[in-house]
Amino acid sequence: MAEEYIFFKVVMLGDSNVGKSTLLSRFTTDEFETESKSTIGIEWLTRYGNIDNKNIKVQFWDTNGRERPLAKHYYNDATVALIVYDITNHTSYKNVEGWLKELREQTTDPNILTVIVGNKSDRGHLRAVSEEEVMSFAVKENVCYGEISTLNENQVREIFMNSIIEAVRRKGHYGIISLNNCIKVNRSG
Ligand SMILES: Nc1nc2c(ncn2[C@@H]2O[C@H](COP(=O)(O)OP(=O)(O)OP(=O)(O)O)[C@@H](O)[C@H]2O)c(=O)[nH]1
Ligand SMILES: [Mg+2]
Repeated sequence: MAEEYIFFKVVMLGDSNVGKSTLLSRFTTDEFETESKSTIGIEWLTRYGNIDNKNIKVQFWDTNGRERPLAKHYYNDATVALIVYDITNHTSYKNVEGWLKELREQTTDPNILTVIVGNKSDRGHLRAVSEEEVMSFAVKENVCYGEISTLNENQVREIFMNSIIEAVRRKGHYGIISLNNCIKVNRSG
């Protein structure tokens, strides 16, 4: 008998150069490319796993952040949206609002798990966005937030695993989503 899988689609959103592709390859292949090239078109890859004794199939979608607005099919059936910005680039953070707006216009599922991800925390000395600023925005918008470094691997696995685990829990448990279910990610040193 064919194995059954619960299907999840994770979409990577955010401006160009914030580190979406690097983040994805760090999680899926544990590689970090300093010479990473800007993504062309839409790329996706699939991974299989088991959470809470449930077989899961996760498809990760990645594209170039310059291409906003993205094609509607990019958002179709998305379960998790990671909106990435670069903590040293305030414009990339300001544009999170636009990405969130587009996500909400293009998706109908009220249970989509949205996570704002501040990347490049290893460059804290060049920080242009305070955690307080993002946190109050995340609370206002009822979305999750976490800071990571793809370079030194800080919180990369946690942000994906916690997102997917939370998405597994939400599947079939439609209703009110409380912020208590949000991902708790610590700031790097
Ligand atoms: N210092 C530091 N650099 C990073 C980090 N993550 C990514 N980078 C660098 O940031 C640059 C852009 O990364 P990409 O992953 O190509 O960015 P992207 O968001 O996929 O960009 P587009 O495909 O153009 O939308 C690359 O030079 C990466 O090496 C990080 O955590 N810290
Ligand atoms: Mg890319």
